[in-house]
Amino acid sequence: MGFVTPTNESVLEFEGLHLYHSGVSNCSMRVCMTLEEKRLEWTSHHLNILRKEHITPEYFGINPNGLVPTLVHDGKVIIESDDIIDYLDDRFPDPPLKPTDDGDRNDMYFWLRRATAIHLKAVKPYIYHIRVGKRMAHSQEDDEKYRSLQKNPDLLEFHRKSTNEGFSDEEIGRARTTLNDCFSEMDAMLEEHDWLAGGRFSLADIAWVPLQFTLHRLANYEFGSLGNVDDWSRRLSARNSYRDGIIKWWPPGFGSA
Ligand SMILES: N[C@@H](CCC(=O)N[C@@H](CS)C(=O)NCC(=O)O)C(=O)O
Repeated sequence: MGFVTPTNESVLEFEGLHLYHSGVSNCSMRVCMTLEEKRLEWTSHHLNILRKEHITPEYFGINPNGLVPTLVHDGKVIIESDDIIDYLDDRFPDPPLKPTDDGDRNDMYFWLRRATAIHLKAVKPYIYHIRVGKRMAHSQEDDEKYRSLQKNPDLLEFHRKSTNEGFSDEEIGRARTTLNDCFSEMDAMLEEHDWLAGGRFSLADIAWVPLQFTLHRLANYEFGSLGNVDDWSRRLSARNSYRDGIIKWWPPGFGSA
């Protein structure tokens, strides 16, 4: 579980559920959807990551990676979206979002872990290369500030490439192949089932639909040839948690419709 001890101790006083999140962040969408599925009361601490509102000593004192989302529950700080949604399901089991059957539960964790594994090496480079990087103006001062706060070498490397050097054609090609492989495999699986893990909606669907949403909106990733993924995303878009967890926070007019 992604519990951390914050150096910004102000959050230790928080009562109830507080979420640091961003409307354009697919990782944040997972947590917002889970909170909405469970109809939980929560306090939003929205950070506009395109305006770098998360690059502050105060926020790095809560999440040492300086990334969203971060959940604070009664003063306990949890980072990493897959750990947060798993935690929420354990603490607030109604309605349950993990399958009871062992095999289906393993499938669910497989998709959760896979979403995490491809994030920094495929999802982020692909989206930043095609869309976000171009929108994020940055100065030498911004870079210095980031470098003074960020201690994680992988994230420093990502920042260097996404803001200055750019990604090579090989890196973007590899990212595209990883995404194509994941979604093709998902399409084949969805031939048999309506949902990713067993016969019921679960955290696996919550982990992946934000990827489908942001890749389509921000990077014009085409799902047209993946008919089962397309149908699955339509089923998800009919849920209230999609409306209140994703659409409600998405900046109007950002990305293609
Ligand atoms: N593995 C982390 C990844 C978090 C992450 O990369 N969040 C992105 C938004 S989806 C972010 O904070 N981006 C801002 C940045 O890289 O500075 C998780 O699943 O929570």
